[in-house]
Amino acid sequence: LIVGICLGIEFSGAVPSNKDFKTVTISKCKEFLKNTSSENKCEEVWDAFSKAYVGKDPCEVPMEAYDPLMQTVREKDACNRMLLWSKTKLFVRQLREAQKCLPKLLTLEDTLLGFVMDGQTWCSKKGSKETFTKGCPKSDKCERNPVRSFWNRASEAFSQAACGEVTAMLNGSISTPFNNNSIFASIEVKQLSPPQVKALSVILVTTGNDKETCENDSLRTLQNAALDRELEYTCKELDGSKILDCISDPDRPCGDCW
Ligand code: N1C
Repeated sequence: LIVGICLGIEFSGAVPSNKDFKTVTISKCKEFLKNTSSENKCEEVWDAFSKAYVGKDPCEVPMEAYDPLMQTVREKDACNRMLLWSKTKLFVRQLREAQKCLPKLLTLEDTLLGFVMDGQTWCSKKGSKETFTKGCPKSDKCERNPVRSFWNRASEAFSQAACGEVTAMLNGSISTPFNNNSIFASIEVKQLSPPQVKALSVILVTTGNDKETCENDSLRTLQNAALDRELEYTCKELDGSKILDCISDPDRPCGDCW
């Protein structure tokens, strides 16, 4: 592995991108599974993952292409500790990095597939054996691209494992915190239902001067969707900048910050 990484760095540029991408993906997988009984599963995960899109038109990869991949990894159910988000990725990451106040909350990036694929881009071409990491179509060009379909499928599986109370961090500094085109709205919310899931608790995070409230039209839509699904619904506004200042202060206990 060490030799592989060194080669990858030394010849990057000369090495086809599929080798680099495969090396990075498998080493992140091994890092995640280190010291567990599944440590040797990463080749199997890679095979199932790459079969979903290699050789296919990068606009013709449906989310179902990742079904076999989802079979290779079983996620544990996350009761009362699942954290979903939409347009608040940076804030959620900062919270997780602070390692304070959030120890109990689990995001998709805390699972094997979310951890490994976060920040990566990949696609192939019809008839090709290669993976490309540049020039891949974005969602505005085609919805059924390998990256979007992966996140759709992984998010579906993740939210299917939800139970009890689910927390969602939405962005209160944009006019539509609950947007129909988001994965949160189009996939995740639709997986949440009783008896497994009881409540949806929204945290509306604002940063800067633009501040929507829980009365926002799109949040009313979300509230109605939750109530139609017979979920309890709560919404609370949170000043994101204050929280980040507070949790980065070592002298202040977590309880002071929320
Ligand atoms: O479309 P979104 O947000 O509503 O998706 C977020 C939602 C979260 O609750 C996660 O569980 O869906 C899951 N998720 C990821 O964990 C994730 N990590 C990285 C969805 N997308 C994820 N990404 C990338 O961000 C991916 O490229 C996807 O298209 C964006 C979506 O982010 P968003 O629009 O802020």
